[in-house]
Amino acid sequence: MDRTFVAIKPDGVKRGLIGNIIRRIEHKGYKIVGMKMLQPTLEIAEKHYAEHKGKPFYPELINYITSGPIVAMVVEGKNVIEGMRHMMGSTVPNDAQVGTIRADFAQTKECNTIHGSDSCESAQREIDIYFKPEELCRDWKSMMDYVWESMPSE
Ligand code: D4T
Repeated sequence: MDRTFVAIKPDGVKRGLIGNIIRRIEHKGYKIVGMKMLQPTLEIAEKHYAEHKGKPFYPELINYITSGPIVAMVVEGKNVIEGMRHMMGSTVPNDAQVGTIRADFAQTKECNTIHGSDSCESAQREIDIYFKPEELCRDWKSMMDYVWESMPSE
């Protein structure tokens, strides 16, 4: 099963959107195998957004992501990286499709409510920043695991 790293950003937590966003992830059938609330330290934020270092928006991005707690998650599912990006919508909320998390909940690209990894490599890198292997709960079956088991194999 594919895996991604998802974070409800500080604006999402402060606005009371945790439940709504987690509901969307669960209703999609994805399996949450890791979850924690934390306020990113400067060190964590700089690791997470290393690829953006030097860009004009970097200082504001670091200030924002360290400004309050986030809810960090590891999410599993079929093609989950692409699927979560699709559910999140474009980086700029006004370009995002109606019905996506960013279109429905966010107003600016600086405060766009949710993060999701954009590739397998980023997913593994980001999971390793936020979670120790023993913090992940992989050894249980979600409803969706039973559904997949009952399907004819492709
Ligand atoms: P993240 O990484 O948060 O899921 O966002 P995206 O993958 O959709 O977008 P990104 O990596 O290009 O940008 C990372 C982060 O920086 C903020 N940002 C981005 C910003 O404040 N100003 C900008 O001009 C851009 C491009 C938003 C997300």
